[in-house]
Amino acid sequence: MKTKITELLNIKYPIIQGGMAWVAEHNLAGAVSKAGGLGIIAGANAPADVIRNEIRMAREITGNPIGVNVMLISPYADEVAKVVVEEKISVVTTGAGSPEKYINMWKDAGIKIIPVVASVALAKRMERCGASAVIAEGCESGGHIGKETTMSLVPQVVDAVDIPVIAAGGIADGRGVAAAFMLGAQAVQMGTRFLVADESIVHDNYKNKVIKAKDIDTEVTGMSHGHPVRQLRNKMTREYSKLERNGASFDELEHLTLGALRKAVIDGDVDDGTMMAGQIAGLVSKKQSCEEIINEIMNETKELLGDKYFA
Ligand code: TUI
Repeated sequence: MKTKITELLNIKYPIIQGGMAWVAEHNLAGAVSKAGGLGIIAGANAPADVIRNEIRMAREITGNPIGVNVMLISPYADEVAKVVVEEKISVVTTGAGSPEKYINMWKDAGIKIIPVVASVALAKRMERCGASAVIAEGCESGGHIGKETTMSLVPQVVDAVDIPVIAAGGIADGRGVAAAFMLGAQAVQMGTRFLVADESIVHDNYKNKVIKAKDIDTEVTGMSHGHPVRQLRNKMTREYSKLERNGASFDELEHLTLGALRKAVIDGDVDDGTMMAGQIAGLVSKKQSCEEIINEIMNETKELLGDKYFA
């Protein structure tokens, strides 16, 4: 399937893997890129040398392009921004802010910059600054989210900018991909479906919770201090939401979440850990390899869209 994004990024399929903190490391990113999508290594809150090492290990899995996500509220964002230049990464996505201060450095290095945006205003600003494309991410997504839904955000961003748009949030099968194309997107980004991939290092306890999740099983915490995060509901989110309703301070709430993502991903603590996942978790029902996931989704998409998209 050829789209502006497959051409821009030199990839076989218009499927990009989300830059999920703690989850999107070299095994997952390498497997997605090897299968013809774009694998992304999450910069998350990790120091630069960890990311450098992850990039090098992913490149041992495949020679296909691999991207890095720079999480802009990380204390290490400045140093990770330099590592992607030193390691000659060809595409960078960014999240949780505006990457303006890095754009000149990345453009000089020939890096394609694809910021995640949650509004038309930021999409337009990113186009003016020289972004190659934008990812329009709806609040159906897992993790840190904006306020608009994918269905309404994507076509509005498509109309507002001339660069290609990638849809994210609530997409996990060929129907979602086909719908995204109907809204004018040129590719999709998916996180939740890849969380449970065979190559994903996520603890089985967490994967099993995603597989068992129903449509209504995610919850957004952190609204009160401006950092809304979507995750599967559990003991931690119930305690958090109760404290939030009672007007707890940012520090009290942070105390509850500190290190909680690591607890879920690595230790498999599904009671006190943060199990970030999108609303589409209810549709994710089996563990498969990244290659199986991508092939299945592309076959479904082809069935729905017909041959004209598959030159
Ligand atoms: O970044 C994400 N998702 C994430 S980051 C993350 S790590 C984290 N954990 C706990 C608290 C905070 C972060 C987990 N999930 N997605 C991309 C994304 N970016 N979603 C929304 C945005 C966004 C929101 C507002 C981007 C820009 C923005 O405004 C920037 C501006 O300056 O106007």
